[in-house]
Amino acid sequence: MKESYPFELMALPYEYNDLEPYIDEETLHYHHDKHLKTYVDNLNKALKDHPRLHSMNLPTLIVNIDSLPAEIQTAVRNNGGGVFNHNLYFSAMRKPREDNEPSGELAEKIYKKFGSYEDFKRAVTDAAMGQFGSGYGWLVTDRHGNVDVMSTPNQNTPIGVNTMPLIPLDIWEHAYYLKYKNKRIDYVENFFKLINWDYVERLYKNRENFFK
Ligand code: MN3
Repeated sequence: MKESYPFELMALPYEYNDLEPYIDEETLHYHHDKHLKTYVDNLNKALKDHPRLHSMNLPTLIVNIDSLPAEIQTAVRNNGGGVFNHNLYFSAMRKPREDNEPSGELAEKIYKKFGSYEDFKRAVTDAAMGQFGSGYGWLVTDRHGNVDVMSTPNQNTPIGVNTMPLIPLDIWEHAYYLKYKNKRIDYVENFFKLINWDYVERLYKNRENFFK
């Protein structure tokens, strides 16, 4: 997939019904085919007349947002964030597993930070539930591999000079409302069964590529 302008709609790495029963096929169609597509189109529209930015990848655009032309900063924050966050969200899920925990170095860092996997889940859940309105709960790492949990509003993304997003928990209503209605907490609890820890551990292990 192209990593710079013009950005493309990512292909899902699974079938639309593979996340059932926790994320239903209809929600996934809307979320990927409509919502993400709109972010991709609007990001390309914002960058179209700025050829100087056409070679930049998404993390570079986002981390340098304050030095972009003023008239496109909001569009890049919302739509660039929207593309980055959703590409990671869809990539970091797989068919549900009831017993779904990380392993290796990432698991050790999670236990060191939070105490146990259950404590980690509670920290992410609290971050997601405490975010008023639309946004995300996150697992992030720094370049040394120290993990943390945070939340962001809207399509803001926690990319920073020493912060790499690992897992976005999308808590916009479009992510769950068709199936869960107002029961955000049920969606959040079920999300943990969908985390593709193999994918997330690979990202974590290769973090130097992100920070270079
Ligand atoms: Mn979303």
